[in-house]
Amino acid sequence: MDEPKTVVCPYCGFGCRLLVDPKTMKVKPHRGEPNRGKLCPKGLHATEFVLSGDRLKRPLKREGSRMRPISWGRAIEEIAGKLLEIRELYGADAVAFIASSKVSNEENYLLQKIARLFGTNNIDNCARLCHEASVHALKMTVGAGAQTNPYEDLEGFGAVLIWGYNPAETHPVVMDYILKAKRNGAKIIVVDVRETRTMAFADHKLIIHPGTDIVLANALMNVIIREELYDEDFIKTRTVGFSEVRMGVMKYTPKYAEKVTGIPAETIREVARTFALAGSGAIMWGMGLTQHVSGVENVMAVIDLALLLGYIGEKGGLYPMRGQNNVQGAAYMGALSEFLPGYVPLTDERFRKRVAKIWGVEDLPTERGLYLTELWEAIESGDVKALYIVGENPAVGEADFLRVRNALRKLDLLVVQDVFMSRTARYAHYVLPASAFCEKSGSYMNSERRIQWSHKVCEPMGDSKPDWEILTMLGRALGLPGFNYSSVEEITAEYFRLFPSLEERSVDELKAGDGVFLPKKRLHTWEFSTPDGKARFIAVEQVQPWERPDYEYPFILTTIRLISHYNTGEMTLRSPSLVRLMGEPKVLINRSDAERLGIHDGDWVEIETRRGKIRMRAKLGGVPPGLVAVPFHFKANKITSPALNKAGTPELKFSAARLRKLRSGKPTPDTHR
Ligand SMILES: Nc1nc2c(c(=O)[nH]1)N[C@H]1C(S)=C(S)[C@@H](COP(=O)(O)OP(=O)(O)OC[C@H]3O[C@@H](n4cnc5c(=O)[nH]c(N)nc54)[C@H](O)[C@@H]3O)O[C@H]1N2
Ligand SMILES: Nc1nc2c(c(=O)[nH]1)N[C@H]1C(S)=C(S)[C@@H](COP(=O)(O)OP(=O)(O)OC[C@H]3O[C@@H](n4cnc5c(=O)[nH]c(N)nc54)[C@H](O)[C@@H]3O)O[C@H]1N2
Ligand code: SF4
Ligand SMILES: [Mo]
Repeated sequence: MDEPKTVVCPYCGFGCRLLVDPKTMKVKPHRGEPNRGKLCPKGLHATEFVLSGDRLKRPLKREGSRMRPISWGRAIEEIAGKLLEIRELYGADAVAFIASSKVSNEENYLLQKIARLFGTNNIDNCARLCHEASVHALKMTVGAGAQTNPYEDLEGFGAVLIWGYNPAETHPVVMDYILKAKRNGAKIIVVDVRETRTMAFADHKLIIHPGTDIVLANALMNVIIREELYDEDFIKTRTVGFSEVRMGVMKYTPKYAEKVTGIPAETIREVARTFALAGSGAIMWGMGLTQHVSGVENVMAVIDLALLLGYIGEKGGLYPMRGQNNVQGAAYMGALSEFLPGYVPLTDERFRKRVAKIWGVEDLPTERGLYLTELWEAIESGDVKALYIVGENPAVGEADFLRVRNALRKLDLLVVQDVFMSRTARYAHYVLPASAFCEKSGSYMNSERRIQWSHKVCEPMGDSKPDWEILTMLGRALGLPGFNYSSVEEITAEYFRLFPSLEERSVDELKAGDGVFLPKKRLHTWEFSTPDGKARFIAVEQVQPWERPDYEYPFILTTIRLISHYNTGEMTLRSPSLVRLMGEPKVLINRSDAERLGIHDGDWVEIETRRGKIRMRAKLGGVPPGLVAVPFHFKANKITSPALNKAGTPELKFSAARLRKLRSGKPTPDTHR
């Protein structure tokens, strides 16, 4: 029991494994794949928040304005009773569940099983705020909504194109792979709206006007087609729809693109040639592409570029780099309102009936459920009465969060299952204390689709329970069939049965090595996952942002991440070593804009959009004129745009804003606590 245990890092989706000493709770890096002896500071100090005095230790129930302790038995019984009552009165779709990218595959699997057996597809997770646009675009073009190749392949490609993604801050360990590629001769190209840390390693730095990525992608394709640098053989044998794209990009000349994107025509030509002549290449992307109303189209445009060069399969890979440590797993386990496990559509009758049979029922609901981002309106209008949230903090993480907080106040029943009294938990009628990642066992899936086992290191804090145990109690109290799990491995074995490539595998096999890939290590090597095995080019046109800068709100506001902060801060802010490393988040303002407004470095400024105002200190430089960038952690979402794209992701990267210098200041009072 005292041997160090391997545990999956509770932060980012790169999926490092930590070696934790149960006596001291000190962390060392796992030597094997995928992190190869490396960790970033968050991983190194990951056990600190677990030991925080702020941890929730007992179930709580709201009585008036106070939260009072309640026993587990009573809490679960009362919650189940209210859920059943609401279903009786208003139907199953009056209840919604939010799953968590922070909890294991088994736990996400159970929550979506509860939702569907209860009778609703109102089950979603933070993938909606993140890479769901990538999933939709990938499904339509190559047939499978996930990263195509393992990280290790990056090292062998001739070029790495990093688009709207800043791994030097957000996935620090993947930089090791990218830098190895560079040492092996790969050209590194970075496209962002500002000079990022990742650009320090780039051969080509493209600073693009926000929201104009489709124009750049189409112009790169325009050059590649005009100069006949594309892979004709690949296009002929493995794709359909090329002529549509060839026509579509004709008008996107480098000259035209220069006007729209701000990137010189000559640079566009040079980068198109570099990327095409590299012979093989990866495209890695992040929130700079997905968090726009054009999110789905943005991703389609970069997929078209990869298809044009045959950079999928053997000669390249698509890397939509997943954000949270188990966001890929949550999605694969079916915690999405439009998909069954494995991203299978709800309308796939054969698969749906098979799942139903394994769960001991006839059939499952087939209507798409509400997206996480659609819930707030549905609560406002009275369609949704009860919300059960596991490990998600929408009162801070959602766009235009004042609207979210108002909705949370309106619910007849709000249950929050978390390790802390999060900002969202403050609105709850019941708060259930969950055990933290290293207090329980289970499997997690990283961005490269590697499922890894995380071992239990220490006993749960106080009276907290692992999420799977809480959900097992809930399922049983709701009278759902099959909720008699006595170990987490029983749930692992159950979800293995849903996936043909896992059916033959044992849980012990998963525990022993460096994990298993689902469905396999590389996708699309010989054929695509579409019905005819061919990839589809889909021509896309520029889509305008929902809100444009104007006379009243002349700036573009974008939101970004910093290496030392993590999402809504609930975990990192309770980790003393990380707090010491943290700088104060500041708004980045261009020097000439600042001069015009009389703003100096460190001054307090007010940033205002049509949703409201926030205050922050200014940091001059790092962004082009007309753009301001605010770290999203804690308060940015008081003012962000709630406009949704086709996949339900808000336009978190583009709002119209104005700036005002303040004489003196205090931070906006409503931070995370
Ligand atoms: N330290 C740290 N690491 C994290 C997280 C964290 O909070 N902190 N969160 C995790 C999660 S959940 C996620 S999803 C990932 C996200 O990882 P990233 O996608 O790397 O994160 P962001 O900083 O949100 O956005 C990436 C970049 O998009 C750029 N951008 C904004 N608008 C545009 C645009 O219109 N076009 C282009 N081309 N670029 C644009 C921004 O300037 C920014 O540099 O990080 C994960 N890792
Ligand atoms: N403006 C702006 N807003 C954004 C973004 C942006 O770029 N800009 N990015 C969006 C993206 S990509 C994401 S992913 C979201 C993130 O938004 P959230 O997912 O809401 O953010 P987190 O801070 O990761 O919240 C995780 C919660 O899980 C809890 N938790 C941790 N471990 C456990 C556990 O084992 N069990 C349980 N039950 N709970 C646990 C934590 O205490 C915390 O409350 O934010 C989105 N919001
Ligand atoms: S890179 Fe990501 S997974 Fe690795 S230690 Fe850092 S936060 Fe954890
Ligand atoms: Mo994310």
